Amino acid sequence: MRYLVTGGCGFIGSHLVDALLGAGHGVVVFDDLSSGHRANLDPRAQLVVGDVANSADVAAIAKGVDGIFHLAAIASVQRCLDEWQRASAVNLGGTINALDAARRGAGIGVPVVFASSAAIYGDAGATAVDEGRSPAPISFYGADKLGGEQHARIAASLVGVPSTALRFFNIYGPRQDPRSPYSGVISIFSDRLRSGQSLTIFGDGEQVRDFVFVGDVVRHLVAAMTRMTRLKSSRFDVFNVCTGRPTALNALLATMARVIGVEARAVHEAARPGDIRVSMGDPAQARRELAVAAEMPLQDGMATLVAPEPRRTARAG
Ligand code: NAD
Ligand code: UD2
Repeated sequence: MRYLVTGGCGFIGSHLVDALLGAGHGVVVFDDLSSGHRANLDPRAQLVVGDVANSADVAAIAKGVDGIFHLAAIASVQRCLDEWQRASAVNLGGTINALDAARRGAGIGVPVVFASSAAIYGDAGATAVDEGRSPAPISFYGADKLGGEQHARIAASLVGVPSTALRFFNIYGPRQDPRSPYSGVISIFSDRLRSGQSLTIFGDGEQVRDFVFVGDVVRHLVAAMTRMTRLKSSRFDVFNVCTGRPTALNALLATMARVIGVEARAVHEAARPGDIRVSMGDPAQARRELAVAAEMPLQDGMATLVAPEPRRTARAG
């Protein structure tokens, strides 16, 4: 099989590319390198530098592929607020472009698996949310992810494009860039603990997240594509990608310090405006329909952050 991976130079996308190549597939990556890096990419993948907001370029790169993994996005809630128009053109517009590129005349389109987000649920309260929960995003980022899902649902019935949206919770693992101010808390904490810097806890540290290791996310992405290829029908489905296990930030920090073997120095600052108190998903539907679960224990996943990966050099196309 030959797959297109948009955003394949990014944190999650580059791990997906590794898995696809490892399974013997051909991979073409489409990425504008705005937050991704060439060094993340296995040189066996073909890299085409371009913008998913450009529909003609997405259609051209998708010609002849057997499936599309669409991960390219402005993945930061804050950047989507600061650059509202551009972020929407990339996040909603880019998803529409990927779905449109998957159309195949009167026949069933090429399957598309795309990255949605727990952000579509908004502040859902203290329970684990399942896919039946009414979406209520509280950010432009979440609104555009939800918009992408809605276009995908309609595209399945109106223009025959099969697709699956995966609602990622808080993903962590190697290659999540700790230098970015928009990065995830685990990569920031890991970087600071290892370099002996103090770190900041926004709020009381008792906010709860559902942290998922990137390798588990890749298994969900591949399982969703395999299922659509097998079903060969024009349908739209949505799945949480989560563990169902709550982790409070204070407990996370204590575990990280133990894994790294240092003492944590943290200062508390006011909670971030709009910070969600509890974000936790119900993984039952993915387990049932995709036969996949996020299994990596947090402590073991953290240990992978301590050993640096070898650098790579990619070729441009
Ligand atoms: P990332 O920033 O590392 O990866 C995004 C990739 O998309 C980068 O390589 C970037 O260069 C590329 N990109 C951005 N804008 C583009 C454009 N206009 N055209 C082409 N390429 C473009 O982020 P990530 O954490 O790997 O996120 C991957 C996907 O998962 C995103 O869709 C994100 O919204 C979603 N997601 C991530 C998380 C998380 O915890 N990391 C949570 C929920 C959803
Ligand atoms: C995550 C996603 C975001 C969106 C959102 C949906 C990341 C990076 N962001 O935001 O894209 O999907 O979920 O609701 O995955 N914190 C600190 N100190 C720090 C950094 C963070 O205390 O130095 C706190 C932060 O205030 C929050 C928690 O840690 O309470 C997690 O923060 P995050 O930025 O990793 O992710 P989150 O859940 O805000």
